[in-house]
Amino acid sequence: MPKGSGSSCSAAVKESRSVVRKMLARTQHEGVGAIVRRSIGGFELRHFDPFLALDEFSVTAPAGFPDHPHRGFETVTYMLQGAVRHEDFEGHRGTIEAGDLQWMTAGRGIVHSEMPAEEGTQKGLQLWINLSSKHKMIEPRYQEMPSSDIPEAEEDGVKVRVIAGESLGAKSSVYTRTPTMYLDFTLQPDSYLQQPIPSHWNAFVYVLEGKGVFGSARSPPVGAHHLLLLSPGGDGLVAWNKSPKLLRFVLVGGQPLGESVAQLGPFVMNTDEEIDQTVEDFANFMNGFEKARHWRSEAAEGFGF
Ligand code: FJE
Ligand code: FE
Repeated sequence: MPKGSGSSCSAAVKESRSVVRKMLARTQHEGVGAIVRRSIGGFELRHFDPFLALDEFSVTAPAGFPDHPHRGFETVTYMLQGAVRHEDFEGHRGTIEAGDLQWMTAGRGIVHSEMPAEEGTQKGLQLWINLSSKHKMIEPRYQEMPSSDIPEAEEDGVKVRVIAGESLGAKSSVYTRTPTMYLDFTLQPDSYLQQPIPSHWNAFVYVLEGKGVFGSARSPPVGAHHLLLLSPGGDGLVAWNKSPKLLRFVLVGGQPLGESVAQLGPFVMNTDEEIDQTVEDFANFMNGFEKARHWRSEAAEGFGF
C-alpha cells in the first residue's frame, strides 16, 4: 500500500482493483481517411458493459467523419489536440477545441458530421456509452463544456480534470444517464494516486502519455495506447508514476446495464428486431430521423456529396 494518507480531499483506497487484462490499441481506419486506435469495440473486446467503444482518434483534413447517424447510446468526445467541427441535422453545431468536452446523448437519433476544424492533426478520445432499454429512444441532448469549465484539482503532484463524477474534491456537473465516472489524470514523477470507484462498476484505464504502474506497486509499467481492464471488487484504484516523465491516463467507470446488446455500426439496441426497425427508420426518415431527409452537412457539401 502507498505511504502517507494525503490531505483531506484524497480518499484512501483500502483494497485496489488489479489489472486483469492489458490490450494495446492498434490503429485502424474509420470514417473517411481517419485513423483510430480502437480498444473497446473492436474484434478483441466487443463491449465492456456499459461501454461500447473507445477510440483514440487522429484526423487531418480532408479526412474526417462526414454525415453519419447514431441511435441508442451516447458519444463522449474529449479533445486532446486541435479541434473538431460538428454539425447535426437539427442545426446544432460548434467546435470542440483542445481540452473541451462534448457529451452527446444520441437517444432515438442524431445524424451529424465531425470534421477537422484546423490545420494539422486533431486528436482526442471518443467513448461510446450504452443507454438502457428504457432510455434508448429518448430525445437527443447535448452537454457541452469548454475546457475552462471542466473542474480541476491538484494535490501532491497529481492533477485531475473531472469529465464526469468526482475526484480530489472536484465535481463535474455533467449528467450521466448511465451512471459513469470519467477522470483525466496527470501524475508528476514519483507521485501516486488513490481513487475510489463504486464497487459494482466496470472500470478501465487508458494510458495517453508516459508510463504508469496500476493496481499493485509490483506490477510492470504500462505505456501509451494501452487499455487496462480493472478487476471487479476492491474499493478503488491505486496508481504510481515511477518514471522520470509525466504520466497521463484516463480512468473511466460505469454501472453495467446487464442487458443484451445488438449492434449494427452506429446503431446499438437490445435485439435484432430493434436493429431492423432502426435500419428501416433511418432509410425512411422516421421515428427520430425525419430531419435527415433534406439535410447535408456543410462539410459534406464542400466535398460535393
Ligand atoms: C463514422 C461509425 C462511426 N470513431 N472517433 C461510422 F462511429 C463513425 C464516427 C467515429 C468517430 C468520430 C469521432 Cl469525432 C471520433 C470516432 C468513429 O464518426 F464516421 C462512421 N461512418
Ligand atoms: Fe458521430
